[in-house]
Amino acid sequence: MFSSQELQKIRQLINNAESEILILTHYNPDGDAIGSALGMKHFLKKLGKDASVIVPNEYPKFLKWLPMSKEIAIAEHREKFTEIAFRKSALIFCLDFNTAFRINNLEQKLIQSPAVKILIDHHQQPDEFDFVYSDTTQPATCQMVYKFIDALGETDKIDETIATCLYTGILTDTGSFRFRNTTSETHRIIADLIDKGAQPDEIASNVLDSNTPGRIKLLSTVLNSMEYIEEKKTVILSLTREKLKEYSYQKGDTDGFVNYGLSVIGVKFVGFFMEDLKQDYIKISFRSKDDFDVNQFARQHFNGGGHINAAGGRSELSLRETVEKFKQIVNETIIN
Ligand SMILES: [Mn+2]
Repeated sequence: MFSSQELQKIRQLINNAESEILILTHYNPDGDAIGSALGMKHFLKKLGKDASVIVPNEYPKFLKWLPMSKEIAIAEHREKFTEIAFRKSALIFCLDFNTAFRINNLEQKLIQSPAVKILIDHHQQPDEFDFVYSDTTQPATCQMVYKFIDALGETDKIDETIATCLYTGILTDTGSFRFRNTTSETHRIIADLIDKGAQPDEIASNVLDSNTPGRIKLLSTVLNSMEYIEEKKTVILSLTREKLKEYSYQKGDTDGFVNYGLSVIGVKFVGFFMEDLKQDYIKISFRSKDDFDVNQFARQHFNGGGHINAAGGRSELSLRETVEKFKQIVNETIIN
């Protein structure tokens, strides 16, 4: 958490903000990104401050029911608005990303902005910002936003809207409270969010029961692709561009597919390899159980990174070559 001195300064910065406060989150925003950004926006509103949420690109449909998600500006489609927002803002909250590189098209704007930048994030090795609350033991940035509000002594301001946003990000980033970073603290915070109006059944149904027929077809294709390397407790999943087209892929359709690999008995490591719809590269998701560090694995071999049990990467080789490379590396890797 920020020191009490820092909190005081942040408090002042918020109080003194005369122009709109800017809230940014990462490229390909997920539930935690959108939940923390909207939660923060609604919280700042409660403090009497207007804030704009700007995301680099489109976010998945299953998050569009969130309160006021319509007010999120997608920088790709709102260049002018983005330009003006950056010019006007003297205070920027950077949520759920650790480095300007993660906001792609907004990277230069953020770096060049003279605004005061406040980072709240749980990814490893953050860049320097004016104020940094970075904690990789936290399961979700939404949980950190809750703790930030709490540290300001403002939990009374958390209403149903804020609670719903923060609950959503914790739900998605903990894999529905399953990942090892889910702690008693998480559940205490979740309990408070429920007390403040978050509705677990409604949120879960909006977020989790959101399959289109195309997505289920894509899932069946991915499950069919499964290769199982028993001696390495490793599952390989893959998906071609052809299939993405055939089942009219929509952004977010393949989110969570990688976790099916982890549901196989005894499996410790999953690699999900997917051709990008437009560009010539392979998008990779890694998941693991226990101590096998996929952040390190992704950094070392596949140009990526993330968390110990969940990371991403990319490859410029073909899908077949990428999977071959993966198999070779796995062969030489100790996985217990
Ligand atoms: Mn997150």
